[in-house]
Amino acid sequence: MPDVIAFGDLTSGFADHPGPAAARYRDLGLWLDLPLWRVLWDQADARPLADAVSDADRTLTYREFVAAAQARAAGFLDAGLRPGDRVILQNQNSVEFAVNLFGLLRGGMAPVMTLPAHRINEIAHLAHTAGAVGYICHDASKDFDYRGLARDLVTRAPAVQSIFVTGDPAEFSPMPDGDPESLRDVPAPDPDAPALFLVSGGTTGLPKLIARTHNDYRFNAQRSAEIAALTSRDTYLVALPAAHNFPLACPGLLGVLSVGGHTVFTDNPSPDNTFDLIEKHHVTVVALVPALAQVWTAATEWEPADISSLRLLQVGGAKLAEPDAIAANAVFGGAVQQVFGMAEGLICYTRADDDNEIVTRTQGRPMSDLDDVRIVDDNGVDVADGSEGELLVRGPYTIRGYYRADEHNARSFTGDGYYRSGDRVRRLPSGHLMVTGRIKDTIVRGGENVAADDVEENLLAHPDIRQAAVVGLPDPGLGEKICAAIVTDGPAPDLPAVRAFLADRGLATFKQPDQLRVVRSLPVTAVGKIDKRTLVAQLT
Ligand code: OOB
Repeated sequence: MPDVIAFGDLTSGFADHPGPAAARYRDLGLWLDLPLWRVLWDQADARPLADAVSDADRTLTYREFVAAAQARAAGFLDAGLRPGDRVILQNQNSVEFAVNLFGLLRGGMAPVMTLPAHRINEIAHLAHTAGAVGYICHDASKDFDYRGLARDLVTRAPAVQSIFVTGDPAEFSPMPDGDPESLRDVPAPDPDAPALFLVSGGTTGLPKLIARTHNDYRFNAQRSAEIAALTSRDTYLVALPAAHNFPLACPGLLGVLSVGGHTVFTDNPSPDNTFDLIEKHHVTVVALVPALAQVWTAATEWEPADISSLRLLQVGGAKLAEPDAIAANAVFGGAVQQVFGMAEGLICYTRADDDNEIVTRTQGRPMSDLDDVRIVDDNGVDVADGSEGELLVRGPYTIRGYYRADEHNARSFTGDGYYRSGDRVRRLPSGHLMVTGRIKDTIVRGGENVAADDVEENLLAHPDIRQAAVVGLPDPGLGEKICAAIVTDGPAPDLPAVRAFLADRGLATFKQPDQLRVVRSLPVTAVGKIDKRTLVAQLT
């Protein structure tokens, strides 16, 4: 981590698109050269009285939303924030989140989009790397007091001077609101500069900062909205953490705003809460991670609410097992869309006119014709269609480098600007991708390489196994042994029964689990993906 950062300079350490590529995206009309906040303002002129954002406490129309964001922007500036400043945003899913996000954008500040589950290690690291001067949070959630985190943060990242809290601010500042007149002096941002920062989703090491520009992120949201066929009549439920790329811009909040639709926030993604919200607000679109999709599918059996308004159930963030995709698509009337995306850029979707098999077996195809995807072997040589390899990508909304992370960038990007995703994929002749695993998610057992996902997929075919994660644990004889952690419905099979089942399915002997752990739940990341690093720590 660099010790000295030009705190005032938003673009230092930012890797932009090379001129010819940028010119092409602009000429083709993909990049609009507008500040990102215009995505809201443009619609507010067209439909001032339509509902824009709701949570359990309040609803703002488009006009009210703009007014609240303007007042908030002015308040931030009055309180000393300056255009170009980086500010850590860590709110619960709420209208307040949306007002703060657009308040920061309108004031020219660049929010760092952290999730409620992030804790001081991650927040301090992100604040330090971003050179952040501000931190925004709610006072507390059910199980965590963010003011305590703020106290740690000021000692660990002393440049963070401005702390604003919704609710009881204790020694910090309440959320500021000011006179929008003062916004007249805010300079228009460079549309090719970072508008906001996403946080990388990996489960290894500390998160990295992903600078998304006004141009690339608006394209991300609008192209996603087009594919989802969103209109002003759609209502989108934010059930995943709102600051994550998926519910934020795929198409998420920003995509829904771009067409004048309505966004409803909730902090509780469980079906007993969300199904009622779907009925109440006539929700048409929602994004889930696979574990939640599984729970929602099961809940349709007993939850009484009318959820027939739901026309698009997006599932992504981790591999949706084929049996789960089939089950979900059946109970939700063909509403499933698989989404394979990354904060770094590339988003793949299955489409409404894809046949069932494509929707249940693939993770979709890139959203833009300008996405430049390569699938390469260990030597970086392109593989034939149908063969597995690592996915590399470059394009109009994929970053050319992490923010202020030269060392990572040397590893994670090729010389000609492709992002090395670390994802192992296979491409069908139709262009659809099947994600088969992570390049590095391999167990080396007695000298043999075993891909964890191969074993997991076979375990998930067992009728009583609901979730499975396979990890390598240290072993004196083998180097690594294969441990399968499973969550079951009803009585759990024992190791010999599991091995017999896998043998019946033709799984090679050396890929058989050496150890079986039946657990009540698997540890998950901030957005709800299985967290293998924590699992290994729990199992050793
Ligand atoms: C989304 O973004 P991130 O940045 O939290 O995580 C990206 C990684 C991918 O590189 C891949 O390893 C995994 O998550 N992933 C999937 C997947 N979707 C994401 N693996 C298998 N199947 C899928 N459908 O997770 C994200 C961002 C925008 C939209 C959707 C997901």
